[in-house]
Amino acid sequence: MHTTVGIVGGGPAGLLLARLLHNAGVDSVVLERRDRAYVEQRQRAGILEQATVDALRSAGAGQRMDREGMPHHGIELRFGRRAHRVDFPSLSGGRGVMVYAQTEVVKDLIALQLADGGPLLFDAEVRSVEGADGDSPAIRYVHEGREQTLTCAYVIGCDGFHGVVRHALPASLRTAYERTYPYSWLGILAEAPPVYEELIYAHSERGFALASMRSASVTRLYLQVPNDTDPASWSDARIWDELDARFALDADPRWRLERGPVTSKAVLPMRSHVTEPMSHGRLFLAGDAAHIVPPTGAKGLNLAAADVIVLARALIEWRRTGSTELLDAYSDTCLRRVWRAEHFSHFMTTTLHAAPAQSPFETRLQLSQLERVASSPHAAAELAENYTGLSL
Ligand code: RFL
Ligand code: PHB
Repeated sequence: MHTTVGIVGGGPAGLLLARLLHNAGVDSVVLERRDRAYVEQRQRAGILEQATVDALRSAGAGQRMDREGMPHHGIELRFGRRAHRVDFPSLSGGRGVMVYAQTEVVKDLIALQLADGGPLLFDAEVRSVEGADGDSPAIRYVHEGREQTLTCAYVIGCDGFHGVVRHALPASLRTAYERTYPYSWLGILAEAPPVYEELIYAHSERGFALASMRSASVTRLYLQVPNDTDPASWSDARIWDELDARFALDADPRWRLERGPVTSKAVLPMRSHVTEPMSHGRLFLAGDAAHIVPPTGAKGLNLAAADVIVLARALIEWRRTGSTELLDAYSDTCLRRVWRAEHFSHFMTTTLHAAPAQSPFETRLQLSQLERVASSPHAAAELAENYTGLSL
């Protein structure tokens, strides 16, 4: 098989790239290791920045998002048992975010691609990429039990953090920058109405907690837990009690979360990672294949979308004019945004979590920083601009 753009991975990065290319008449093939149901059910991110929302709309994938997504104009920060709202539009020049789950974005993009796009193969596991230095790279993959080859003009690794394409960049030319964190998140989905109309990020002496949502009747909640926690060690009652304790407010001592059946429970490790450069020859990396952020800044999915928007523009320009100028600039263009998001995600994570054996001095520094955001429009604007997405 031959195509112009061979895309490895059918997560949000690969699927959005395929759609943007299809809309511009550039053909592609997407190879996805898992089956469709698995990819559509995988619970992950929930917040779309304005630029991601705009890109999905202009790609023709925004109809259900506009019907079912929930626009949000701020977040609440809770610390010292008090609540402070950060208002996005007034602090960020009118911007906001949309609560619309990654599972739904993926379902919408898959349906469009299968309806009128290029081939999207499930159960197609890529084993290696060859010839990225030459004019006609080849992707070797296994589909329906047989080894197959896809030749293409460009190979795009959208295969996530555990993918294989990153390893096709020669080890001598790539550098990985990495940080792991001494805590994880226990994430649950529950059949209960959202805690509040916006997201709540809570700093407490017992650790971090986050209240998000999926719909008017489904809530998504996270608790900081030690690394290597077994989710089975957290009964539903223990989870609800701990959430109540971490979200507690002095001004409203009777405040409690509305409880409901817990339908999913998983522990997520936290990591920061950047691979530089994000391209080599005719091979390009996008999304989690090139960089990971801890989820506290809600940036992972948005960075993946931002990468493929830049990449689609560059590939379309190459196809139209033969110029590789935008492709040559791809890695530098993306890394500026990536490092800003790395910094913001690290800031949110280390400001809101209680590290094991954290000293009272460090806790005071965190509270001082949070107080600054709550009392200074400048500090709040810095948070709001980063959260809603900077146009870099
Ligand atoms: P994805 O979504 O990981 O998609 C990569 C796809 O590539 C496929 N694949 C292969 N296909 C063919 N051959 C191979 N050899 C392959 N190897 C892998 C995989 O099956 C998969 O379908 O990467 P993408 O598209 O770059 O999208 C990035 C986002 O998914 C990611 O940044 C966010 O979801 C990060 N993230 C979260 N972000 C948030 O903002 N909030 C969250 O709550 C949140 N939760 C999460 C997350 C990431 C997680 N991971 C990666 C472990 C929870 C988890 C568990
Ligand atoms: C989510 O809804 O899953 C979510 C929201 C905000 C975050 C992380 C996850 O920072």
